[in-house]
Amino acid sequence: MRSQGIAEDELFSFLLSVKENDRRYRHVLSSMCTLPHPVAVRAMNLFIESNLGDPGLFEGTASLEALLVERLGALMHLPEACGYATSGGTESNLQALRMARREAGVRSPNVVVPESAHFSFEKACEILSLEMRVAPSDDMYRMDAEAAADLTDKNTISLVGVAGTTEYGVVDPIAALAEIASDHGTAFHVDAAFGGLVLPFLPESPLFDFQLEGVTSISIDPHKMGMSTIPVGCLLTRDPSMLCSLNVDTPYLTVKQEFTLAGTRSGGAVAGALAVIEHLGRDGFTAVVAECMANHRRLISGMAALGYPVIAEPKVNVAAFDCPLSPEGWQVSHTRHGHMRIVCMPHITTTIIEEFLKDIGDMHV
Ligand code: 0PR
Repeated sequence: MRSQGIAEDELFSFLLSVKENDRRYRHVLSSMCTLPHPVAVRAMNLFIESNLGDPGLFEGTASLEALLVERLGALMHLPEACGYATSGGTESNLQALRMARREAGVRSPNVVVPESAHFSFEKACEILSLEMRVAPSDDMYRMDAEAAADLTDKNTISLVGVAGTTEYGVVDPIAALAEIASDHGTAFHVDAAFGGLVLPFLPESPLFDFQLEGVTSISIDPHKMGMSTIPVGCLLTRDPSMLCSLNVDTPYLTVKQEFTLAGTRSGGAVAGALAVIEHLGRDGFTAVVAECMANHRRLISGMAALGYPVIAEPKVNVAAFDCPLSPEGWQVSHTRHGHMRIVCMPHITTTIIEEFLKDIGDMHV
């Protein structure tokens, strides 16, 4: 640390110069985050000092968290769902498996996850000492439900399905998996970290939420398609008992028990997430998703016309292509199978997609 601090002007010119090294979102086609909605920034600033780790001190913010859980629960067709605001999908997925393990109480626990599962499950299984059984994908990059059933046994504490996969944007056969989980009396966690704020706003969507009886918990992230400030995810559970199974005593806080993973938690980010949901409402989200999907479809048809067909028919605004090109100035990513992967987030406009297609077309000839 410096012995004497630097003046604010000097400090901020330093910070601004460093920020120049950050990518602007404009040409970033690989991210599942986006520019936060202005109301999220304003709400976050308003609650910037709030710490949900000690909710008795911030009862106002705590009521916003409860409202966020209620809104997202209702979106997932269970307004009375329990839950809390996490730091994102990784924490939600870890906590979901932790709950399932506590509830099941078996000696050598395993979880059955799809091959396409986000790498957060690998971290969770390592931390929780769970055997991770990986079910292969079908030819559409979705979890093979039959294979999942074969891997499930009396030591399976949870099945996992993904609604909107990170790499191909597809939805696992959630209804079939929910039945398998019910038949085995095991938990079933749906990772809708990305798809949870896309699928409900599409004209047609497969069932993936609490409407399916076997679904016991869901991850859904406002800091992805919820256009919220980072960090805020949400873990929802069907039964209060699942969440409460995580309780530890917190004797010197304003509340005497907590089920969260983090202690100190950003109240500002929670206020930001709720602000976007209240401000846009269902109509606003439907419009945002419709625009992202229109750009996504234009991208798919444009790439097909250039000879690069989409790999799997996606349900959400993530698409992967058999395209070996690496266009300069564009940030794209590649799946584990080497396919070019593009996410049409709200910061990706129609003009940007047309520019991208033109650049690909120019490289192609
Ligand atoms: N579940 C799914 C289905 C996800 O896609 C992700 C993240 C997670 C869980 C984990 O969420 P957190 O990162 O909030 O813990 N998917 C993206 C990924 O890892 C996240 C991302 C976001 C990556 C922005 C890059 C980026 O620029 O690919």
